[in-house]
Amino acid sequence: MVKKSLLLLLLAQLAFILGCGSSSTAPLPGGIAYFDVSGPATIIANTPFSATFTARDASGDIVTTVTGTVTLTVDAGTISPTSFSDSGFINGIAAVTVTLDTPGLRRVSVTDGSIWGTAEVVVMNATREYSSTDLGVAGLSITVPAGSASSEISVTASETTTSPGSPPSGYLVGSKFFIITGSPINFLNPISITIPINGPLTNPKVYYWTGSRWSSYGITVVSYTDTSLIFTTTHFSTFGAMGESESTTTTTTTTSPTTTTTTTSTTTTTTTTTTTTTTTTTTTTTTTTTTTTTTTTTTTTTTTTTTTTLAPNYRILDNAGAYSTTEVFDENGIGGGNQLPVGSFLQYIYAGVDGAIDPPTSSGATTDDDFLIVTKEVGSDTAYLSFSNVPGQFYHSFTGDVYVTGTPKIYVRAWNAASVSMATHYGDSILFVPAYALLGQIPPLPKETVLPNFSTTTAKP
Ligand SMILES: [Ca+2]
Repeated sequence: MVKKSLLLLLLAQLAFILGCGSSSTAPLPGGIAYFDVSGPATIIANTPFSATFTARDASGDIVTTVTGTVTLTVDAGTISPTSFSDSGFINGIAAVTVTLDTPGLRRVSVTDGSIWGTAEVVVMNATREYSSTDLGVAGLSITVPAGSASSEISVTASETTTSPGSPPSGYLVGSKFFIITGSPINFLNPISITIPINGPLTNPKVYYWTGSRWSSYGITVVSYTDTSLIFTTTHFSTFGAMGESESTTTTTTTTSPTTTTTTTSTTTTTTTTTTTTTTTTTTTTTTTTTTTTTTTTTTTTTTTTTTTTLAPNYRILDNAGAYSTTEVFDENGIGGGNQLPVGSFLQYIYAGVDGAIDPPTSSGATTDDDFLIVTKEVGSDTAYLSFSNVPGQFYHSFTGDVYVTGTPKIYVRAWNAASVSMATHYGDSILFVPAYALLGQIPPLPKETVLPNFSTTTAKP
């Protein structure tokens, strides 16, 4: 009799368990009323953390025997794992390694159709890296460290050369201005931003535009080179790098007097080292032998110069044109001459470090520090067809890496024939600065330069 009652009880329990699987509203087996869910209040997205699930009855006491599978859900994004089995429970408590991927205040639920337990956790951002490709701005990158924001991060960036306001007193603008917006605007931890700069800067600082003025509050320059700078800040803003406007130039010149002890002088000039030349010359004639010892202490000049200079290398990308009322004429000039025929030889020439036009050789080669960038022809235009095959006019687009030193200045040299060998005269345009960029960076949009009449024509050397 006793045995029969126990069997009936076991059968009843079995039926109850089976029924649980098919009914979403039935209470959990074994008297479980709910799950306690506990874990850290704040976690990092995509970083596993430990959560504890405790089975409790209606009185709040732990239910030590748990059967079946528990399903996990989250209100946004994904959760891992999405379920775990009863084998995870030891004496009614399961410690589960959970990963959430979406920042914000997240609600984690333990469900089986109806909610049996919930917990809230603040999910902070995982480390986010935004490359220049992501941002669409050359040289700009942003790193948001993990735990800096409690919401999803979005960022939009652009650049401009237009300053929102005059630079701070004593500073010169040393970069473009980078307009960085997004969500959130402010961060709990410093974020790292890398920007390209225009060249070597003296004691560079980074400022942000407050809406009415520049401020460097809270910005730390971490490191910099001649071409880029890394700084930290706790907010998105419009940023610009500035360098001290007063370049520090220190010139020390030490000159020692020249001592010449004989009539035979050897002069050695050096700018960086002290040179002492001792020369022994033996001169033999038919009647006498003269030995002359010459000791020459040369003038030694040591110059130490520290100065703020432009970056050493630039890329040129340019359109250059001469057209309309300023056609390019032949050697007889406007009035008496003709417009240069289509096919006349043109040279685009970099004026060198000295920024001055140097004359050609008889073969048309450049001299001094000038060098040829590209050759073109009058009327051979591709950039603007309206200049195509028109005497006296040209409009060229040329691209490529032309590595120069100092602010790039170029000019156009026009010859009055299709080749230098056939030409008798040439004329040079004005010097102009094309579009250019620091080495390794993408040049800005091509810059159109309208060249006025070439001021003079010169006979070929
Ligand atoms: Ca030159």
